[in-house]
Amino acid sequence: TIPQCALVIRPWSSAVNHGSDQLCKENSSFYITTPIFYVNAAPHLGHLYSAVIADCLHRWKLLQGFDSRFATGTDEHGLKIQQAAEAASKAPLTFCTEVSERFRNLFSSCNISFTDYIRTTEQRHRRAVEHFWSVLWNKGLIYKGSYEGWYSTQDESFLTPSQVGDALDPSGKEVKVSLESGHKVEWMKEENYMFRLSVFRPFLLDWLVKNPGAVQPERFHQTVLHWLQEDLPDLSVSRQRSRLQWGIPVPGDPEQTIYVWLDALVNYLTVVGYPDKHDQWWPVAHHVIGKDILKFHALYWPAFLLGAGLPLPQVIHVHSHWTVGGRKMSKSLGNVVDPFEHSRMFTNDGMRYFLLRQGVPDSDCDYTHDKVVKLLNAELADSLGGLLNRCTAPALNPAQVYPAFCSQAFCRAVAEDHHMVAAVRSLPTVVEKHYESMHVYKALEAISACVRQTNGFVQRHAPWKLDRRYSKEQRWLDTIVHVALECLRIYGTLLQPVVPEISDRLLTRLGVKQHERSWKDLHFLQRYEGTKCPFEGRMLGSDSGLLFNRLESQKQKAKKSHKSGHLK
Ligand code: ME8
Repeated sequence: TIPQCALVIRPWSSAVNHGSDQLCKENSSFYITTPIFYVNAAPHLGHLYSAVIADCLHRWKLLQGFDSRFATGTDEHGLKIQQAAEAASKAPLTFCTEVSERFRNLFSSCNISFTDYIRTTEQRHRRAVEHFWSVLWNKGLIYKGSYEGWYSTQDESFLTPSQVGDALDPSGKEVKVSLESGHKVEWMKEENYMFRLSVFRPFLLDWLVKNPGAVQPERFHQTVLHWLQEDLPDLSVSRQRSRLQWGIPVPGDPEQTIYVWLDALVNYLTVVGYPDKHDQWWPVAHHVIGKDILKFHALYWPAFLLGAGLPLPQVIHVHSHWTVGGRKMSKSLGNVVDPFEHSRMFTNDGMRYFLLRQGVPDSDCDYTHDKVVKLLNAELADSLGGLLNRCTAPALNPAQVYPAFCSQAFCRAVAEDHHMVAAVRSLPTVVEKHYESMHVYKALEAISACVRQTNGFVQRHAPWKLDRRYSKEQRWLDTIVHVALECLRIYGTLLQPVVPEISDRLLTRLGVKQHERSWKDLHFLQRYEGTKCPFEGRMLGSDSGLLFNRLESQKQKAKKSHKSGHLK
């Protein structure tokens, strides 16, 4: 029988945000999260990727004038962590603190501008989880039962028989594995607490149908709808204390420990002050997750929230995975990409640019050293860096000013130039659309195409060939440089969420002040429209060298070291 209260005290439909990704005009708050990462192993490139995506959206919202909060952190309870600490012969909390610090250091050193860093071993979190549990319990949504079935410790996940298959382990022994993750599963049978997940199936379906943007991209929305066609059994939400000590005890029953996923998901609420005042931030929550944890975020989490009478997240942004050599990164394959080492090799901004320019949310992407080098050299060093260099070089711009635009001189512009102006004028709207839907690669593609057009414009009119002694020529030269600098100002402003350091150098070189770098400053080429340009006539900023240094491919590196070997 369904408990009365399951048909939710607060009508669930009013708890759901309509129009999902459209923020209410009067609410300028924005809240974005990454998954909280397990501390059983060191951070890898995939973790950095999720953080970079969320950071990009957070910075974008700040640029647009939103009051944005951005949370990340570590998931520290559960059997997997308990076993990892045992294997390292360390006390669980000491072990967790060490690894959690590595994540925090990685994010800090890669310019991930999180405003909150949450650890599930914190007291504030324990209080939130205990409260959340009690709310579900008091509504009759949790009952004592027994669970018998498959469990994957690696995924900390319960599986139905149809989600399990046969495989051979490295020693050739037959084992049962999760069909989705490939991780080993074990049969378990124990008494524990169950959550009435089955009750929520129609509510979840309704939520997804009424909010087509709730899970993005669309293919993952479809995946969740497909899961909901099948049975949705009740979920075990505790483990016997004898098996799992490393976790939060069930309130009122110290013999049971709260299931690590229930514990972990509540982190998103803890950060914004739950169980105390949390209504400024909770209704505007956006989660960034990898496709591997979709079930937990798009089925369990909304069901828990509906049960607790809380609003659902506005959008769950799902991304696919990075593979190396076409395979999932794993310690045993030895193909794990160390994000510390690679960010040092390619610079923070280089790494960020590559991940966001090549990462496609819909499908997996393969990571190779030479792909990174090729892309960064072409787009950051040659195209963008080259354009800035050309237009600010003392040979072309001896006075080092933002030169004047002359409408008469601009009559010499040809059709392609007008196309470029139109493209740059509409660029902010195009970029906005793609940033907001987390298709950052499309935003960067559009910016990159405009940079190429601007380079074409400069190349076509070859300002270095103009003779300054004739004032008409001088005015045309100044106009060409003015237009190119205006383009660069727009690119630099729009690129801030992706490459904050490079954008800062670029805008500083153009003489653009800190308070002139936001959404409201994206008016392009105002002089062409007959209004005043605040930058015209201003001195350029100091030259801090190349925007991005060209990188060497592995082949070039090998050749060099071979040659130097010969010379010795
Ligand atoms: O699942 N490519 O933590 P986790 C891209 N603690 N992203 C990847 C990736 C890859 N190859 N590998 C991992 C957990 N990720 C839980 C989450 S949230 C309440 C609890 C990213 O350390 C991606 O975001 O296994 C994925 O979902 C997450 O790391 C899994 O991190």
